[in-house]
Amino acid sequence: MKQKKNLIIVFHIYAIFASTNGDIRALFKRNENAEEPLCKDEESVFSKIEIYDISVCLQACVYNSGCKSVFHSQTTGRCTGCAASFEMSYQLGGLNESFRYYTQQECWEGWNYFANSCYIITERKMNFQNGLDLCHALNAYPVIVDSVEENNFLKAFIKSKYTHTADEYAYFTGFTDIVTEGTWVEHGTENQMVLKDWGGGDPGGGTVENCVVFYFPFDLKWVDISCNLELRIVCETDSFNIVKN
Ligand SMILES: [Ca+2]
Ligand SMILES: [Ca+2]
Repeated sequence: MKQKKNLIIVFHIYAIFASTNGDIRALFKRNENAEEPLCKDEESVFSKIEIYDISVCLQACVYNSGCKSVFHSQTTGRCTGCAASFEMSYQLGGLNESFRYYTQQECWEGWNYFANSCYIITERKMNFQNGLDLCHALNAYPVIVDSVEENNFLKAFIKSKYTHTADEYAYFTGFTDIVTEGTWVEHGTENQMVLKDWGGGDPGGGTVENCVVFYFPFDLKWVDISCNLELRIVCETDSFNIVKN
């Protein structure tokens, strides 16, 4: 049983490396000092355990409550468990190098997980174009709401962070009708909006209102609004599973 679990973990690592190819550079920052200590002492769950098998190092973290990431050096055999999440280090040379892995962590620190996606609401308010750029800079995209469940999650997520006020009333999504008035698509694609949750008789803003927001005055149902307003934007990205039972 233990051996089987090792194999599953290793398979997932290989699968992630194989499926992301060079794109992994965008997802994970390179650790330039792979041999340096990986978590501060106070964040260490265990440190410098000599384990010469990466998958066993990962397991040591999985079964240690509080361990969120792990560093393994194949050269020294050192396995360090950390209570904090870190960027994953990678070497395209393969598993003979040193790696730092996430375990049990399906989203980056600060993101919220739901059904294989991770979400963040920007601290800053900005127009849609700047929000779009920011989401992209985070390896994410403006949220695309695909299901009633996701829609409900997002409304609860927004309500958990913000209260409706005069300044806090709307959150950009990734739906726009900028290209063809009245045709709502996932911005930048030709994929038309499937689920709809319009409130208040919207959409009705014509060419002046080409962005879709969650709108507090209508209990976060959607309305069309000007893309030039400065609002928070909800970014979405795929979650990741390096270690999954
Ligand atoms: Ca989605
Ligand atoms: Ca419009």
